[in-house]
Amino acid sequence: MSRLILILGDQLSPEIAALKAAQKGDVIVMAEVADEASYVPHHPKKIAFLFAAMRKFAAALRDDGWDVAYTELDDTDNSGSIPGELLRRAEQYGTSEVIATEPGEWRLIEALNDMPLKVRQLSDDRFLASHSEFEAWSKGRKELRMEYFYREMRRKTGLLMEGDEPAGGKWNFDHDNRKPAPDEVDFGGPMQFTPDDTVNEVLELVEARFSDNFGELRPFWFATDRGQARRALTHFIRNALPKFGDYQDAMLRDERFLYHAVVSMYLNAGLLHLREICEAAEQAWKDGEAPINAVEGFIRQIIGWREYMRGIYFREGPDYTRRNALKHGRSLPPMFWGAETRMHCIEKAVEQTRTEAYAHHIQRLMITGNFALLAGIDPHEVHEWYLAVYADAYEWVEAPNVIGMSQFADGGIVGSKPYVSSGNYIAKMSDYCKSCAYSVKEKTGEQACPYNLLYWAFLDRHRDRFKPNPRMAQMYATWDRMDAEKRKTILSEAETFLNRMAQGATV
Ligand code: FAD
Ligand code: DLZ
Repeated sequence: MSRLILILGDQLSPEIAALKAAQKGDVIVMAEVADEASYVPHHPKKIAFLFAAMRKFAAALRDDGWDVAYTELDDTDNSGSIPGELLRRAEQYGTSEVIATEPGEWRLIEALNDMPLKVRQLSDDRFLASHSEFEAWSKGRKELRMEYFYREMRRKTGLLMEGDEPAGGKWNFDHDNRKPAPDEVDFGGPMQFTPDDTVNEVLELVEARFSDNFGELRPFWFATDRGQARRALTHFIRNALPKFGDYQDAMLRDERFLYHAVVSMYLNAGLLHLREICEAAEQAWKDGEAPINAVEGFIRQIIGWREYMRGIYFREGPDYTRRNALKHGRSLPPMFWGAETRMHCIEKAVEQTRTEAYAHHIQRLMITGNFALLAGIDPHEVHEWYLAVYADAYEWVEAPNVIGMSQFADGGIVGSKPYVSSGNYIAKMSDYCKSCAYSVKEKTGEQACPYNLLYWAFLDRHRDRFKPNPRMAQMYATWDRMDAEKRKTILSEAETFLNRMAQGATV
């Protein structure tokens, strides 16, 4: 009897576990379904990317001799959900056995477990650390710091290792990174691809069905198959990697991609494998084409941060996205969905999110994330926003970044202190402040940068929790030294700002 082999939209890898366990005669099930396309209002570019990549992957499997039962979104008998499609195909093919690769979201894992079919969920071995390996690493540790986990991954992969020692004599070259924004950027951005027939068909479908979602569908330029994604990777390695480290934390209003790779959507959907990305970067260093600070910094993001985040998501369990350690409850303001704002940095970060379904790490962390945290926005709302608007967003990677790293809603599992800053950091690392209606130099008054007000108000509000943290002692010392009248003014103006925002004023 044939078995059903489930391949989800973010499992488009020839080496995906379920496919490795399959044999000819089994039926591969792939489905574009309303449930997955709408559990958050995904950016239209994200939906188009996945549907086009799914269709091309299915075609490649058929060329390879596999029997693929593919459901398009508009098929009349489409049941609308992954479990529904498995049931329908099970009946069609007279089988009750399903082999799946574990999905990247508790919601779907549980839905598959609850099915009245025999569903086997195999570990997703596209990652370096299995759940049990992460568990073993984390067991008994008081703090789960990424840096130590990352060293394990370096040893495990042998990447940038010289015997037992890290290449270049150090594990981490961050000290050489994080330069402020350069005056000029000599990288034209990620490789862009003209839509082919498959992509055009999907664009029409997405236009018809998801045009109300936040985000611009066109121009659509993403890679949608493995060959294109490989070319996009090579383009980055040759042209941007050498300066990746230097400008990793910089932001420029007219340079959406700076020296970033823009490969997360390909990697997370399965079009690229982490090993080929890291090995290409390591090779560039060995060939003398990229410096160690860039290559180490880049590889750390992938075998360090990305693996660590996944470990946290699965270790912490299904309730993780509901954590709210700081008890924040304000609503996400409309400016996150493109409504007018006087804050130029938010305006630009949201604008590029709307057009590209992309923002680089420091924009996500220190512009939108920083603002949401300082303003006390409900972390679950923040989580749903990030999950919807970025083309690379799946809960296993998005939630620990948002709930953990950005919003401190997990109470300090991912970060030992909250990522908060006043406007000074933004002014130092970007050119946003030069064109802003507010003044970053003003600490109080109508023109004062809201980050300046909200930063101190945040520290004051959470004094009991953060004052004892040695990493925050300096911040509290500065606040406590400030003139009492000035502190009162800051707190009162911060409150006024938040109230005006809550009432719908343009802030
Ligand atoms: P580069 O800056 O070129 O980095 C190279 C690769 O490293 C990325 O492609 C990515 O695979 C990996 N990487 C870097 N930082 C992280 C990180 N913190 N966690 C996991 N992987 C990382 N990344 C996602 O893939 N999906 C998300 O939904 C997501 N949500 C985020 C939300 C917030 C609030 C923050 C602060 C970060 C989030 N990240 C997310 C991490 C990071 O911002 C993106 O991976 C990165 O911006 C993708 O762009 P890039 O490919 O140009 O990355
Ligand atoms: C994100 C997404 C979207 C928009 N649509 C589909 C789909 O129609 N079919 C599918 O198999 N997968 C889709 N996905 C990806 C899933 O949501 C993803 O597999 C789970 O969230 C687990 O990571």
